[in-house]
Amino acid sequence: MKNFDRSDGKLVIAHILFAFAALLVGGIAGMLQGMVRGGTITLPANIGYYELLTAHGVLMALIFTTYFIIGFLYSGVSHTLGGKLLPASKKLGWAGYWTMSVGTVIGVVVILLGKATVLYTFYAPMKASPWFYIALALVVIGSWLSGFGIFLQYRRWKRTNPNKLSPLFAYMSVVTMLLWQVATIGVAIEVVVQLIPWSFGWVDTVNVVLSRTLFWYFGHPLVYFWLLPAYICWYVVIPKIIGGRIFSDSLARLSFMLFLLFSIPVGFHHQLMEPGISTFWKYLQVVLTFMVIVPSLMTAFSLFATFELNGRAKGAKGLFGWMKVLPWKDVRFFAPFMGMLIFIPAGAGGIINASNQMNAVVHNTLWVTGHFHLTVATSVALTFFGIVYWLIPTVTGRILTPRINRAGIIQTIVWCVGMFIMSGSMHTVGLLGSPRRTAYTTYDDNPDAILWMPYHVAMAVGGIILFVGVLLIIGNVIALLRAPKGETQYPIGEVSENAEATPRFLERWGLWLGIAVALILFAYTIPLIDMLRNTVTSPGYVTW
Ligand code: HAS
Repeated sequence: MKNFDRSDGKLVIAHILFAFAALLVGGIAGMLQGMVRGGTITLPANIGYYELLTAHGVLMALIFTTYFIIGFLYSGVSHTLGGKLLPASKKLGWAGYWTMSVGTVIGVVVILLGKATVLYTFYAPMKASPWFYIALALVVIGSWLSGFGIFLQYRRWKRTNPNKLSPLFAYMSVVTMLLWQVATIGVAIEVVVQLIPWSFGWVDTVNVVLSRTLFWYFGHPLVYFWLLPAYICWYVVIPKIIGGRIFSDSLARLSFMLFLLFSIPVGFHHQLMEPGISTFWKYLQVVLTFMVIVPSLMTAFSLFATFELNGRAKGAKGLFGWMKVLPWKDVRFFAPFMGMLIFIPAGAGGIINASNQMNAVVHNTLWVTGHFHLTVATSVALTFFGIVYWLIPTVTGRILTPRINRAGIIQTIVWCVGMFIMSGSMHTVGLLGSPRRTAYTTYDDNPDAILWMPYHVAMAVGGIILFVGVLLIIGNVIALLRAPKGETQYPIGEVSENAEATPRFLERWGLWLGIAVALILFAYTIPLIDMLRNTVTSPGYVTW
């Protein structure tokens, strides 16, 4: 396959650089809020803790991820589906980029003006400026345009290659964007139908349970929208980097399809402690939550198989001999591998959260904050960091130098140490009852709250180390942009010669989308009707 067509590089780089700019600003907010919470600093009177928390959540969880993912998927789709973006796909990509960017700038300005301190989940009845919701709508619309560009490229490729199986990277990109399009319908309805009219004052009240349900209809698949691009790297790119092969193409495709089916009808597991939803529907969605664990277990199995087969082919012996032949000194492997390793305890934490009784112990505590810092901020973020070390050189026509590679290994270690301290403290103090989403307080020197303080200080220390990690990755991105010119291959793994042929039905989109929609209707129709009938409405509150 010929290497990356660099005329598409600008679109990819524009997304990646925007993502890292968001990471930098979000990282500053994150470090400051950690220090406030640990009691180490006091903010100037005109900056609020919750304002920083909102900026941090929006920039890290929504902006860094979405831009990075779209840039990464566009690169892979361009490379594997014809070697060049169609003019229409590229136009849609740029239109999406600018729409999202206008939305992001408006959103960040409104947050910094203190008019949208509603955190990244923007729970009603907290009421932000209408411009905040308009900004969110623009980000979603922009991401849809980019998604259409990816679908268009895929459709054209299928038409010109009617009997061929699509490349695995492209297939996975289509599933990821499909999941995103179906999931964002929920948040789009919430924002456009409920929050914008309410925040403009056109209606007096908002249906609170309904708005939160629509948010979590989107909010849970959102986490798989973050995870699946990391899985693309683990399934497709890592085998190439370690000099091995993809264990099974069909297993990889099936696991992605299972995400499409089971990642959406599960939002109630974020609302298990909320009134207004019957226990039966919560129970049903918990069962489906346990189904969505299956494709991750399949992924773990597949990765172990890839590593093991690679080790055996290189003469490794014994149960863990395969570990010795892995390229530990190559940051393109090391950073994503640390992400995989950490995903084992991170995923176990998710299974704890999903268990109804245990959710009662951890819900709304810092445990949950610890959980998502391990999942998205470590497993996913480290994988994204690992990707830039080959993606930027590939699309800009440069090479990864040994010096940048070394700096990347150091950055990965710094990130892991910072996260171990911060997320470890969050998990522990969460179990001791410390709530999430609060600024510094000792609750009138309550003995329980005093007990939490050393952990809060440790969180601040971890946060400062992580901020050093942010500076290091930004430095590495800049170094990559200035690296010596040269050719870097786009690393796409080949499937093991012993793998079974991939069944064609895995590419019957109508079938899979139909099952996904049926499951969504099954899990949500009756609860939504209940919510519309037994309306619990509230006026808006500005609590900050
Ligand atoms: Fe979660 C809350 C349940 C995965 C993110 N989650 C959150 C929130 C976020 C988030 C952001 O049921 C907070 C939202 C908020 O602000 O309120 N989560 C789960 C479950 C999973 C899960 C069951 N979460 C994720 C991922 C995220 C993420 C992934 C981001 C990317 N989560 C919950 C629940 C809540 C929740 C409840 C609500 C809590 C509450 O009460 O508020 C599962 O998908 C996890 C399955 C994962 C595995 C691990 C597989 C391991 C692999 C690695 C293999 C390693 C190798 C290397 C091969 C089963 C694939 C080995 C090498 C060696 C040397 C050994």
